[in-house]
Amino acid sequence: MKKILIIGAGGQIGSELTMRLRSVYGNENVVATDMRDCPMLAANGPFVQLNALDGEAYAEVVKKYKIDAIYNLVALLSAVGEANPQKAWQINMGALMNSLEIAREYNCALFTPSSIGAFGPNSPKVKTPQDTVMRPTTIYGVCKVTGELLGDYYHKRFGVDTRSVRFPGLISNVTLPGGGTTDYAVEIYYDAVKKGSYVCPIPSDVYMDMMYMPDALDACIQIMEADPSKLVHRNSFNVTSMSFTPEMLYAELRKAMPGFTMTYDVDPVKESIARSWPDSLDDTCAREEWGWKPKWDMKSMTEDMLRAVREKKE
Ligand code: AKB
Repeated sequence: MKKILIIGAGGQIGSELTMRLRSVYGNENVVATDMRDCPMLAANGPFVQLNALDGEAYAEVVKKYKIDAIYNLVALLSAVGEANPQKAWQINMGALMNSLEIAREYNCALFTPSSIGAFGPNSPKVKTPQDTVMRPTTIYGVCKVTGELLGDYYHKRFGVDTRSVRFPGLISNVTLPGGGTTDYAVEIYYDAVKKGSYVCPIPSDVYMDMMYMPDALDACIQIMEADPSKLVHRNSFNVTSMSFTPEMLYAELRKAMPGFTMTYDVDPVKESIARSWPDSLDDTCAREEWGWKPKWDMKSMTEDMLRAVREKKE
C-alpha cells in the first residue's frame, strides 16, 4: 500500500484530508505532520510535529516512513499574506521548495494546491479558462503562480510527479480557515447558528467560486490517482463546484432560517482581493482529463453545513 505524508495537516484541508486518506489507504499508511501538536490526528495514525521549513527534519520523516506521495498543504492565505508579504513568501515558498527537492531526491509524487488567487484583474472574469493571463496582485497569488511554474519545471526537468488543482474558497465544518478572502462563506454558517446574524466583510455583489470540503477531498485524491498518460495539464487544474455572491448565500440561508439577518462592514483589503479574482472558473479540462465532477451545490451544502454546525453547538 502507498505511504502518504501530509505537511500542514492541522489546517482546514489537512485535518479532513488526513481522515479521508486514512480511510482509503489505511491509518498506518498516512503520516500527518504539523508545526503544532494535533492530538486529533495523532489519535488514529502516525503523527509527527514538524516544521516544513526545516528541510533536514522533513527529509528524515520521508526516509523513516518510506513515503511515496506528499500532500503539501502549508500556506498563509490571501488576506493574512497581505498583512505580512515577506513572511507569506518565506513560508509558502519555503515549504514548497523543500517539498519539491525532497520529492525529487526520494522519488515521491507531490500534490500542492493552487488557488483562484493565482488569477488577477487581467484574467478573464467569467468562465476563466484553464490557460490564460495570470498576473495576480496578492503575494499569495504570486506564490501560487510561482508554485504552478515550479511544479511544471520539476516535472519536465527532473521527472517529479507533481500534481495540483486551483481550489476555490473551501467551505467546511471541522477546522476553520484562517486569513482567507473567502472565509466569509464559512463564518456565515457559524454566526447564523450562534447569533442569528452575520456582518459580512465582502461586498454583496462580488462573485467568487466555492466548493464544499467533501468535493475538495475527492479532488485531492482523484488528481493524485489520475492516469498520467491522460493528463495534458499538470499544474494546475481549474476546479469548481459553485459560484455565488454574499447576497445569494444569504438568501439561501434565509430559506432555512427566515429570522437570520446579514449586514455589511466591508474590509477594503478583502474587497480589493476578491474583486481581482475570477467570478467563475471553467473547469472543463479537469472534467475531461481526470473525470472531475463535483457532487455538492449551494443548496445541499447549506443544508449539510447547518446540520453539522448545529450539532457542534449542542
Ligand atoms: C483564500 O481566500 O485565500 C483561500 C483561497 C481562495 O485560496 N481560501
